[in-house]
Amino acid sequence: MAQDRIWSKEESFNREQFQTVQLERLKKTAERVYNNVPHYKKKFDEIGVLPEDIKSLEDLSKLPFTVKADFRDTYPCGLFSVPRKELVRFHASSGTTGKPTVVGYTKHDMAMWREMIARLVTMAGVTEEDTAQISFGYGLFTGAFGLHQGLEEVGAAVIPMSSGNTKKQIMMMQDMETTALISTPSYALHMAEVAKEMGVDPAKDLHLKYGLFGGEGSTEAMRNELNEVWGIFSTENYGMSELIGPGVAGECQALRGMHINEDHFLPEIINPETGAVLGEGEIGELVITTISKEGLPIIRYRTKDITSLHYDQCDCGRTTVRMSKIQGRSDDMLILGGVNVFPSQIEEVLISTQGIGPHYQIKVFKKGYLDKIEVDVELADADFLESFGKLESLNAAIKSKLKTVLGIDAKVNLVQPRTLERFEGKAKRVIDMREV
Ligand code: DLL
Repeated sequence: MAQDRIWSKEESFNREQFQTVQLERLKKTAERVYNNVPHYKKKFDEIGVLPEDIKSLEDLSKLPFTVKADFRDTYPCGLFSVPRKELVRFHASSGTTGKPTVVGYTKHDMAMWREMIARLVTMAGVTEEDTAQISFGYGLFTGAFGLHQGLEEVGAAVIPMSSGNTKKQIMMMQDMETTALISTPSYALHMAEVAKEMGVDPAKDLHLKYGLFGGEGSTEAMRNELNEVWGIFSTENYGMSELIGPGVAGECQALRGMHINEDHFLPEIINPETGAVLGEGEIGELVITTISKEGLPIIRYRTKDITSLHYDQCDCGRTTVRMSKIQGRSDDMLILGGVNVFPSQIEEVLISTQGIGPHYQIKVFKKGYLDKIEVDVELADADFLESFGKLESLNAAIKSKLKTVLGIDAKVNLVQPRTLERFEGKAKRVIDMREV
């Protein structure tokens, strides 16, 4: 399907125009972080590189990588490059330990974010004629607020439903004649099931035309199922909190990969083992440098997401580079219904609980369309087995800690001492039985 509307002129720049803005902005960003963020000054100095060493886009590879641990080491705001008074918004996502990764935005960053989202919702087909129901959780997660402001920018009417309360979601869709659904793909599949249980045929009894899905991976089979069950045309979009939130990239209606807003987010693909930069079409880890952000500019962020880049012309008229569907991650982060969780965080919760040993196993699977997690935990002390009451309260304590600290609803199974598998090499603590 050909796309008729393109939000920003930059989306159809020629390669030379892109390279000119990218280089200019990259230089500015390198200067900004070197002069304002002690963490970056130290990193640049350690490898003997200065902002003025950036003379061409190829020089990007001279700059150091940024990784999630840099956020932990400078928690909460050590990577910010502006005084606190210039910040107007904070969000946060899961860190690798108990502390979240905090991100911040200036007024300029908020305007840029709105534009990035306006681009991707326009690509997906949404206009001021649409009513968009946002079924991402509002709060520290960037998904809901991010999509919200960009949808308003294009003039769509936003229903800020948040996630959960699924029957009410369906009722609102029906009563408000929602035309665009914004959520994770797994939640959209679940909502369709609930609608059917309520006697509502999502494809016939509702008014949905578009689904804009993101925040987690999905397969083409899931897309087909979503399109069929809801009677929609769905696109996916990609982003991450550390970079901005949603708004890094999105699919147009030609469905030939996600267009990266490369005048703001400079992409590279690297070999995750060696760090070497790979060429067009080669599969590796996506690395992004934000080149227009003020509050939290990030140099060469290792996203851990595995994909490839494609520069050939797209049918939609946009010339921005496209990234293929995320094929997986190069670390062990789990995404459970859009909530990011590291096994190390689960381990921390377990280890800090009296009465249980260091052996556990995490099982992730699908129940219907929802991600489910079960944690088998070995008791340290067999005495617990003699009191059902004690076992019950230990189980409840672990469950509630996992909920309050990590926001996940896990089923906890306490098992007898010395029953879980032991490993001689690397322990395989996570069994992920989902497709994606
Ligand atoms: O998930 C931002 C977002 C919200 C994007 C809503 C799109 C829609 P985080 O919570 O920081 O931010 O999680 C970022 O989620 O590194 C990917 O592993 C995964 N992810 C996000 N979008 C996709 C996608 C938001 N379309 C992490 N396909 C990223 C596969 C995705 N994985």
